Amino acid sequence: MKRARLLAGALTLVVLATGAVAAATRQAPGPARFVTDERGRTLLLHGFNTASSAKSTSDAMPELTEADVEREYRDMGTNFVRFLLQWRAVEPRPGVYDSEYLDKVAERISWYAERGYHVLLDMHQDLWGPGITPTAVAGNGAPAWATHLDGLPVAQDHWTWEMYYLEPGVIRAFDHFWNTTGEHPELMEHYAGAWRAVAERFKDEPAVLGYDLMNEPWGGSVQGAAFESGPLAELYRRCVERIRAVDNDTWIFLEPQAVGVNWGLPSALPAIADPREGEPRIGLAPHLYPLPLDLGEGYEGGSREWTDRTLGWWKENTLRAADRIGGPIILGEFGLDMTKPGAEDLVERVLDLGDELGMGRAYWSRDPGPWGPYSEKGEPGPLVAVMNRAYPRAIGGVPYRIEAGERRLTVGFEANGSGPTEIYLPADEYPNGGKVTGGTGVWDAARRVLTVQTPAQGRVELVVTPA
Ligand code: IDC
Repeated sequence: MKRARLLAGALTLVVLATGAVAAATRQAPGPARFVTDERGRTLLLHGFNTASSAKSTSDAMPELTEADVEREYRDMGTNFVRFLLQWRAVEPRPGVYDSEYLDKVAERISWYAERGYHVLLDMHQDLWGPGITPTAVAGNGAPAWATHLDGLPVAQDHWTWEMYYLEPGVIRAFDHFWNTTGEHPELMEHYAGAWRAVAERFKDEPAVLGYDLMNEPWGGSVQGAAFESGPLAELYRRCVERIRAVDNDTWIFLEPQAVGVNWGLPSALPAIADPREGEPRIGLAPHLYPLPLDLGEGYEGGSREWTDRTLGWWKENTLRAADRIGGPIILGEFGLDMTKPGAEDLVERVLDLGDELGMGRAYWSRDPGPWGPYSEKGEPGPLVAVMNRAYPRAIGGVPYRIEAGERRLTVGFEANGSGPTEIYLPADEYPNGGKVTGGTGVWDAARRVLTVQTPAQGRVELVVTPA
């Protein structure tokens, strides 16, 4: 049975904008803006990263079938996927974009689109690219032609993958990319050009909600504020410019530097101007990996205490950074080995934080195994029950309170006439669907979605309990 969930802070909100962007001013911490659908409803994004397997398959596709997407919806009612792309696959040769690869991505996106999902395309990299070692034992993302190690060593005896980041050859590859060396000004241009090619392909696909410009940026020999406000901001400016040349509407998400910020430290990422017509659509997509858990501990004892403190720091610092950037927040990655003690509690805490902040979230990852929802044999693990929870998929206004309790979901918002509120209800807590106060609900048993009509203006507070 699920535990009662944390209370959401009661926030005072004032609706500032109408149209495509839900905005709010606040007294207590909370995001200033939210991601919205084409009708202007606030979206609460809930889903997975799909998938780590895409890093190393020959065609850079995740090991995923349409039946897997169907099963994910049946089991957990998700509405969101952070879908991994690889620069090496987008631009296999300098300036040459692989349309066959993009077609395969489009096919997978259609599986999600048919089931009402929203897709964030994530240009993934870890450790620069597969070219950092002669036999590609580590690293994914960048193409071989963009990999310049200058003969510097990359040792291969690490007990955890993250340690490769400290290898001299890997640092040099990044220093060339950021043009810290002054020798490769073309590399960032190529990267931005690859994004333009992706945007050109997907700008008219309504299921594609956003572009996550770079997974876990690493500054090489330039770190912290100097990196984030220097070369990283420069890369983001160029990507935004190239994307907006072809795509006015899709959201663009920026990641802070990962090291430190994933553990709760502040980010120095500056605001990036959005040249689009209308309200800016640039948001923040940080990751959350409390250090003890990142190092493989469970959520118990001293590790739990440290992790709880991390959640507090992370929330404060993320809200500050999102304020500066002036956009909504999507938690692009969080996750852990679900066989560790307390793992279910931790996931529930992070999902509660997502509800509290109206923050989208993508668990790492959808791959089978101890971290994922299913075992290698396809059996459901403990994560399935934790992820299968009640949440408002879309809200007809600007939320001030989302709170999933035991057999009781509260959704409070300032209505803006953007459309009905859609609420997913899991079978274990709501076997016959839900009844609602504060609006008129229609239950779709096949999708397990309660669609609630509410007044078009004023404060609405919906309380859903089992029918
Ligand atoms: C991990 C995969 C692991 C792989 C490693 C390196 O789970 O199998 O060997 O990447 O590619 C991140 C990264 C994400 C990591 C994830 C978990 O963005 O790619 O996946 N993680 O370690 N940052 C912090 C954690």
